[in-house]
Amino acid sequence: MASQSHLSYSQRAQKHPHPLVRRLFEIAERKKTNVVLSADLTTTRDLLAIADSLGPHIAVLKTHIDIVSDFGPATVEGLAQLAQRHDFLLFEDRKFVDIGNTVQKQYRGGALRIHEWAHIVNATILPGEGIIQALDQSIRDGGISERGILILAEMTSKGSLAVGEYTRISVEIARKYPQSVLGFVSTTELSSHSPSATRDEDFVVFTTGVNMSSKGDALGQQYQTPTTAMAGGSDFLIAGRGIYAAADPVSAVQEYQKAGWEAYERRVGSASG
Ligand code: 5BU
Repeated sequence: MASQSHLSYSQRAQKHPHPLVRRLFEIAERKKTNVVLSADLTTTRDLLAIADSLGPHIAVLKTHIDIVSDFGPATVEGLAQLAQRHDFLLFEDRKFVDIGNTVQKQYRGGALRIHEWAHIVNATILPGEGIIQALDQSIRDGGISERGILILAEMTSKGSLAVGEYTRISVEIARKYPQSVLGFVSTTELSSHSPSATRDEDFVVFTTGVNMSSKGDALGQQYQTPTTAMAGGSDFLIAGRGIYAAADPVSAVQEYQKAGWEAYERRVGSASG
């Protein structure tokens, strides 16, 4: 098995060639959390307030920065300060999907200047390999070592076409860009099933659609629990409404943190025991 998911985050941090993945695993271990908050709030004030109150319990804060109605320098500066204070990374769920030349401009420039503040971004391989090549080039030329890409290998919504051959090729392309591709957004661990998996490769698996109290929504979202996601080889659990829309978001994030961490310990413990 090529997957490293039987190893602890600190064991993986020690061996991993990418500085951002090392930092991510170290944060998870230090804070005992594999929760990624999907902070889909629509004003700077609400976004920063939730990032501040839940920050101590999360490893990564995921944003959709284009839904923030009053986006500006205060949004980005506030997020960067809170990421520093509470020791978490920033992941912009931008889902790039265009030709390489356009994507470079969307990543580095424009009003959002994503490359300046987001440690992690994601992209789909729908346009072909050029999109990843373009982002990889921007990262390598960008002069900031702690930047990386997650390839959108699967989606959680009903009827998703990100399956089969698309998912398989996502893994193949990921292997060609070790300096910038950190892993995948997917519902389960993918790379170890592939015939060309190498023994030491270690892709990080981020799983969206995690919710402890609902099975889905009216618009096609489909959920799994922290326990099933971790058992399927996920490394980081992305939860949005299950946490920020709960009556008490601080208690909710603590519940997800506990469930995610216990499931992780069971996985690592059962592999070594
Ligand atoms: P929710 O409130 O936990 O359902 O939010 C899920 C978040 O993850 C939301 O920001 C989506 O845009 C994002 N998402 C997803 O739900 N499913 C996917 O396959 C991908 C992203 Br990729």
